[in-house]
Order: sequence, then C-alpha cells, then structure tokens
Amino acid sequence: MKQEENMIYFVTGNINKFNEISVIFSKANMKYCLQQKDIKTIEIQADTIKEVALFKLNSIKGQINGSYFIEDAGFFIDIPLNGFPGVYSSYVMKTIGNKGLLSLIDDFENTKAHFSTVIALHYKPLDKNFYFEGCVHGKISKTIRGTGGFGFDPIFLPDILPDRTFAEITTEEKNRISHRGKAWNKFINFMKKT
Ligand code: ITT
Repeated sequence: MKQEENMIYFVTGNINKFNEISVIFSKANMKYCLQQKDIKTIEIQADTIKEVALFKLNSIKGQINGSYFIEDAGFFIDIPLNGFPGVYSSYVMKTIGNKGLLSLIDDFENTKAHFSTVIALHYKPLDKNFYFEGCVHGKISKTIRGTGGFGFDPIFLPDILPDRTFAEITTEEKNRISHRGKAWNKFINFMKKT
C-alpha cells in the first residue's frame, strides 16, 4: 500500500478536538495514520450543523491528496434558550463564554441541553462523502466546574453522569458517552469495513 493511502487527515484548527479523536483512534487499531491539517475552511451560517459541515467539507476540495474529514459540533441549550447557541457556538464561546451563558439562564431551575456533532468525510478511494452523527443530552450546571475538557465542558452535566460536568471526567470517560465519541465510533466502524 502506498503511504498516502494509509493517511487520513482531520482538518481542524481545534487541537482539543484533535486530541480527543487521537485517543479513540489509537485504541481502534486501524490501518490508517491520523494527522491534523489546520487549513482554512469556509464556515457558513446555516440552520443545522450538517449544512455547515457539508459546506465546510466542500470548501477543502482539491487541497488534500487523500481521504480527509472535518467535524462540526454545536452546543444547544434547549431549555430555556430554544437551542441557542447551536450553530453560533464558536462565536458565543469567543464572545461571552461559559460565564456569559450562565448569566443568561441564572433564573431558571430546569435546564436541558445537548451537544451534537457531524463528521463529514471525503473518502478518496470511492471519491464520495459520508456523514456520521452523534449526540449527548444533559443539563446545565449552576456553576463552572472542572479543569478538564474544553469549550462548554465545564457547564455541561450529562444525563448519564448527572453529578459531574464533562470537565470533571477523563477524556476516556467523555469519549465513552459524548457526541464526539458516538460519531467517531460510527466513523471507525465504517473505516474498518472498507
Ligand atoms: P474547527 O476548526 O474544527 O471548526 P471549532 O473550534 O470551530 O474547530 P466547532 O465549530 O466544532 O469547533 O465547535 C463549536 C464550538 O463548540 C467551539 O467553541 C468548541 O470549543 C465547542 N465545542 C465543540 N465540541 C465540544 C466539546 O466536546 N465540549 C465542549 N465544547 C465543545
């Protein structure tokens, strides 16, 4: 097999996302070698992360020799913010952050939230695109808690471990239950079958 066929590129500027995936990849015993590519992608404003992911994937076309993928995640506060920040997650993280988000929902006892992610893969041998989705549901913590993880992790309490935020568990524990972990398991099963 030529070396290029053994490579698979994860196009992302977010090293935390790359590191989480690397942990799953190294345990999956795949024939591929994972490499980060931090190249410019076009991120449109759309209603769903799948639309954002599709556009982002197409914006890379012709720039990478081999199979490559992007991953687009969003954090949705379903109660009481009707899904905000959702597709605006990156912008909200950069501007008001977790502290700002908590101040928006200070008065609410009941919260519901979820993370969703879409991995969009361009699979070179078939010259086709494939999608893998993952989701995890939970609540919002009253305070910012934990030093692990990244992004919205310190304010998210997953339903399955309701006493700990995503920033209070290890990467392995997060990968077992997270949006990203679920989508990546589907991705890995696909790659193993092909
Ligand atoms: P790319 O270069 O891969 O696009 P990004 O940082 O823009 O990286 P996303 O659009 O996928 O990443 O994520 C939107 C926001 O949601 C961003 O601020 C992330 O920090 C945050 N986020 C994504 N996955 C997360 C996770 O597992 N836990 C906490 N926050 C997360």
